[in-house]
Amino acid sequence: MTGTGRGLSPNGDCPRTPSDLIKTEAARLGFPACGIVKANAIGRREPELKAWLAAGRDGGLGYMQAFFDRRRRLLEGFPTFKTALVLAVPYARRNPPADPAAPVSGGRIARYARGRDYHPVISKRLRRLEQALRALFPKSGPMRPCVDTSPLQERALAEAAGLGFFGKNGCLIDPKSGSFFFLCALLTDLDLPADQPMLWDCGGCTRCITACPTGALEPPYQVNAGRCITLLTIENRGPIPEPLREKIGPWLFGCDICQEVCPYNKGGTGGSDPVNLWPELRPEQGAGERLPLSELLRIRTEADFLSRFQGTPLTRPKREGLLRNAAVAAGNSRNPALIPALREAAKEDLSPMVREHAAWALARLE
Ligand code: B12
Ligand code: SF4
Ligand code: SF4
Repeated sequence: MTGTGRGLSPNGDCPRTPSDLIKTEAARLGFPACGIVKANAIGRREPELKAWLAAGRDGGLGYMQAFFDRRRRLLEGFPTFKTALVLAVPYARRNPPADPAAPVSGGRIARYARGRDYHPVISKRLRRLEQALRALFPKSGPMRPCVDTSPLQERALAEAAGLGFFGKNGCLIDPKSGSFFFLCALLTDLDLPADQPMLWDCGGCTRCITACPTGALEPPYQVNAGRCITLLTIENRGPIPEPLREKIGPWLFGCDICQEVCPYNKGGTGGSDPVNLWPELRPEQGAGERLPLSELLRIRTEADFLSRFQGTPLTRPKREGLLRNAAVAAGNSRNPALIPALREAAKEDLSPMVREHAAWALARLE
């Protein structure tokens, strides 16, 4: 251990362990769950990842195909890495009861993407945690914050750290609070005792497998990314395969179906669910829950697109991808009021991909 500290409990008597101090600090900075794993846990579930890649379930995600090379470079660049702190950040409350007054039109946005882009938001807080740890353990060496884009299997690490269990929908689930949380990690050279994985599973439930509209959860636990609406609407840079368009329904950006049906995400209400969302991740700080499709279909310039969505996850598929998705959601809407905007997009949009998807949608509505 390069540097650990000792402190006193709030009542000043028994000494607290370094792990207790770290978890208290993490909670103070807004991370309600923090687990600790040793560096060797980084290979946990590696056989499953290899099998997933070998079966072509990555849907052509370039960064996943380069995963092992990227991870080797990460570890070579951090030879003193001993421990990962794995942290959870809630991004939505559990499903509130259906609100009869809620708008039913528009393209749906997955919960994780309704507020500001979580990458810089979480990175900033992880840097604050890093500073706090440096104050507690002045002799500690390098630390590395990781949010999503690092070559780490964050779910497998979080499973090892006891933050939850793998659901058949592929998500990490905390039996107490559900699965609507992000994961992130802080790699350190502090030598801390590891937490234990939790013993829990889905039992006989198969709701998510039945509910997935594209059949992406066959076999369970291994999302077939090429069929997942999240990949099709966000990472995909090309046209959406025609047989899958109808199955996307109203989803404009991402998909939450396999989490919405999960019993672990049910039961909370706006008032009683204790989730304390970070202000930046609240829907009113970003694109919100739904967007009007006719307005989206009329965005013709990058400048207009960025003026609306800069700083939110919706910039990921770029203007062309978001309008492609808007056309598909419009085609699935059975709403003839969208025909004029679709006609304009099919005729005027500069992107051949947008024009083609708008023509497909028109053929369904007219
Ligand atoms: C690539 C990726 C995707 C891809 C592929 C999804 C996938 N399941 O792999 C796409 C674009 C489709 C995607 C979608 C989503 N993603 Co994503 N994604 C990632 C990313 C970048 C890598 C995941 C990865 O390594 N995939 C490869 C597979 C093989 O690994 P895995 O998901 O860990 O799966 C494990 C299980 O399959 C397990 N396993 C296999 N067989 C068996 C059998 C049994 C019995 C058991 C118990 C386990 C098991 O071993 C695998 C290896 O670890 C991570 C961030 C990161 N760096 O980890 C975020 C991440 C996994 N995504 C996240 C989110 C929020 C989502 C979405 C919910 C977004 C949305 N609403 O639209 C959806 C959920 C789709 C779903 N049902 O999983 C969160 C998950 C948080 C959580 N609570 O689980 C992460 C961790 C991002 C973050 N920083 O918070 N994502
Ligand atoms: S996110 Fe949607 S498409 Fe992807 S596995 Fe879950 S239900 Fe299926
Ligand atoms: S819906 Fe059922 S099977 Fe699917 S993840 Fe939730 S508990 Fe597991």
